[in-house]
Amino acid sequence: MTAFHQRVFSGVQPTGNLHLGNYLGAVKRFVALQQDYECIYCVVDMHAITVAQDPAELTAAIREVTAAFVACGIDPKKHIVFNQSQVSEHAELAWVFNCVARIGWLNRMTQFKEKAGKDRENASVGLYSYPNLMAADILVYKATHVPVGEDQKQHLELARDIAQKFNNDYAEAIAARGIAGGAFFPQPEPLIQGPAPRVMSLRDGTKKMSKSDPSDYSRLTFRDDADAIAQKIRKAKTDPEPLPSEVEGLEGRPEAENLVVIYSALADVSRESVLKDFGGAQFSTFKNALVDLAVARLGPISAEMKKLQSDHAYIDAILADGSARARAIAKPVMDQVKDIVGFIRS
Ligand code: AQP
Repeated sequence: MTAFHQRVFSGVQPTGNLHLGNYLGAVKRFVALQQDYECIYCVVDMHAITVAQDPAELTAAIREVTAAFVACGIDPKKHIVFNQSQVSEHAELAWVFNCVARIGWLNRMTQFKEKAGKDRENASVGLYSYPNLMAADILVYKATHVPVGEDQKQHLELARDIAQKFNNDYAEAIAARGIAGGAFFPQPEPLIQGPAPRVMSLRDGTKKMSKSDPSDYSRLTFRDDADAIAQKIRKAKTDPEPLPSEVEGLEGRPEAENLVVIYSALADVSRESVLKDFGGAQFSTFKNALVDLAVARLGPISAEMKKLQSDHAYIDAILADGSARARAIAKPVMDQVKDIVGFIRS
């Protein structure tokens, strides 16, 4: 089998402000992975337009997510930070994958069903074929590892199926190019573990924290100041029992579990250790400690983000430089794909 260069790819949509789920489930892990991998982090603006976007707000959100990446600790010089639409190979490979993936595969995607809702006929074609573009995002860099929250697991599995089918469908053409085992594309590994792969809404512990929840009280975001963070945590739904001393005691208590998960991920300690300190405590005591911790962790990132985001020239230069470096990897892969498929290129 071909040995693939170990490379991380992941993306975040510029669709409104980043929340604690995006941070703990994705961006915080992006930062940690920089130690051991070559990383490519993308602001996926083409994914964003699968639902209606105000153009001026989209531009601002692309800069905001880029600023968040840097403020959280991603190094755009050592690694690559860019926006998807500046590297046209993503769209080119997505088209090839539209012709590799099967309609039956996409019909099983739960995120499309949730986002399209009852008005499926009126959803964009882009929203439906979103997972094919996501597969192209990853595979145009032959990325081997993809850190994402749990909600993206099904899309990652589809990316693996697409890689496999492309390798099989074009096995002869791939072998003719001297690539062993028909393995032109790797099988990208999802990295979903981590302390908080699924952060839940502060208003309902059975629903994931999301940008599109109509209640602003359901999520903590990087736009929240200390007062807003305190208010949202104090209003967070809980149950009447004190916190348990053992992790098993969180079973069947989704809101309690969610707050403990958030605390443990922000403090970089285990859930056991949180319950060792707070087992038996009332939620009012625990929430006060969580407010202090959240303000201490998120406050400096928000402040840095605001500063960076207002410097358009700085952010746009990061994206231009990252896009050029991303294209240098993507273009030769896409050229090979064109040869394998049988296109003529000059
Ligand atoms: N609640 C969450 N817990 C853990 N991880 C999460 N992610 C999103 N929500 C949670 C992860 O964040 C990364 C970027 O997400 P995205 O912006 O690309 O897309 P999304 O999943 O559509 O974000 P939202 O907030 O959930 O948006 P809506 O409301 O539109 O559905 C991904 O790695 C994702 O897994």
